[in-house]
Amino acid sequence: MGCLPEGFLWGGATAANQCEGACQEGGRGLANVDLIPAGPERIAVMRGVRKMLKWEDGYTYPGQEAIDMYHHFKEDIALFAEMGFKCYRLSIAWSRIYPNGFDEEPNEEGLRFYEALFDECHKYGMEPLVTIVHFDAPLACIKKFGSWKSRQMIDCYLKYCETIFRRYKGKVKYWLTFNEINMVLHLPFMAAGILFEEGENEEESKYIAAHHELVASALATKMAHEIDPENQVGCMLAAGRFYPYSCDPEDVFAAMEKDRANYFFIDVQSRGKYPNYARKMIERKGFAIDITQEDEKVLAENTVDFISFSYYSSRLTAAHSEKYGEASQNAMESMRNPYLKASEWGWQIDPMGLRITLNSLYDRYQKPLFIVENGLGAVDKPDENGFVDDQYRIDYLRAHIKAMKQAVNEDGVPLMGYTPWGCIDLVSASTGEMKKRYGFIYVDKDDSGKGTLKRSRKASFEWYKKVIASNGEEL
Ligand code: BGP
Repeated sequence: MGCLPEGFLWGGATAANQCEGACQEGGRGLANVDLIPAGPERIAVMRGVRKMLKWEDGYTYPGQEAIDMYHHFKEDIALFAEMGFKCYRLSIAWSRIYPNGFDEEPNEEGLRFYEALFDECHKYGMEPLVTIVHFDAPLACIKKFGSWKSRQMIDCYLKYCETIFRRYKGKVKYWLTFNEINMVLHLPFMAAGILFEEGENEEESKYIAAHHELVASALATKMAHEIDPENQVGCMLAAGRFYPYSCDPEDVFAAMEKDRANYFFIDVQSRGKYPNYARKMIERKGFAIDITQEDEKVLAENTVDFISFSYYSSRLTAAHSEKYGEASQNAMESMRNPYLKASEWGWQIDPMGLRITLNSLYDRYQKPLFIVENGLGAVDKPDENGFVDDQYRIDYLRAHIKAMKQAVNEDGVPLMGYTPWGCIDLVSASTGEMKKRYGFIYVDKDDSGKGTLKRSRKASFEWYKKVIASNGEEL
């Protein structure tokens, strides 16, 4: 099947709020992501319709402790190194660096924490890939000016970027400006700290916030290149093609439109301008988005160097879905695809969809791609010795790596690396559960918060180690 390129960045991915814990230690301020409870109200909070700007009695907040990587990072990075990781994707918690988002000075303790973490990566020859914002928005910015609904957020973000670009110059060269930037349309509070007032035009507000993020992303790209020409900056999309339910042209058109709602962000970040279909939509709906000439210039002159994305599943849609019966999954609605099996959480498993997604993205943008999330969320049951034999996870990853190799070797897609999600078990973003696990490393903690936090190697740990050692030949 051919080989993957030399220097291919094998690794794994995490996000600060889902693994670090210690959310009030080291001078860290609170953020939206700390205030999303586990349980039935989680989804309403993530959507911004149930306001929860403080910890309320009777709820549990899984991000408070998570897997306490804040105190375990040396041990965890040593385990990643044992698997042979070439790259570790992590995010910086914005409010560890600027506790309120608009503070005069950065928080030195927060800066030192990530410095130690990056040094630990380099000790093992592991390249950090840093997500600047993985959903987090400082709480004080939400309260003061409504987070990304306001242009003021761009200045706060750029101040934070400048601090980390300067401080970590030479230690970090791969940056992602926003995790799953299209998620602002689906889970606006979780993804961007957006709340809605009664009667507010929610869709308009989301596109206003999106515009501010897009301008911030372009300005950060510019700044990263100026501070260190070695820096490479990527955008990040929650990907997965929409398939039409049937060959009815109306279904095909519906699928194209759903894809465009996601591509919109990458069209701007990679091609440097609002695509015509988006301009028309904004005009038709009468959205008052302040797109200045200066914004247009900034967007045009500062496109990303590479395109990264998460892929868990393809999606399915129809013009008249009621004909077929709707099934929803994840934050994006999808119908049930009769050709696919699904995970325990209903996420449909489609390795070929990864090959299709890789090809679609490369056809559209012709920039190097990076798969920065992929994996199977599953319930793991340790045996009496605490060992997890997760063949189901190995099967999922093997099939996806095969599809990825086909895209590279048979279709010619340039791919920089592969960092499967939750390489160590961590808190699920969509459900807040611990039992939805992705890791090669098991963490002893359950949904009620009990457990020793002990780390242990699953069967997939040894398997992935061989995959990396053989550069993807031995699957
Ligand atoms: C993506 C997010 C991650 C991660 C992943 C898996 O949307 O970027 O933060 O959590 O999905 O989703 P979940 O944790 O809901 O299973």
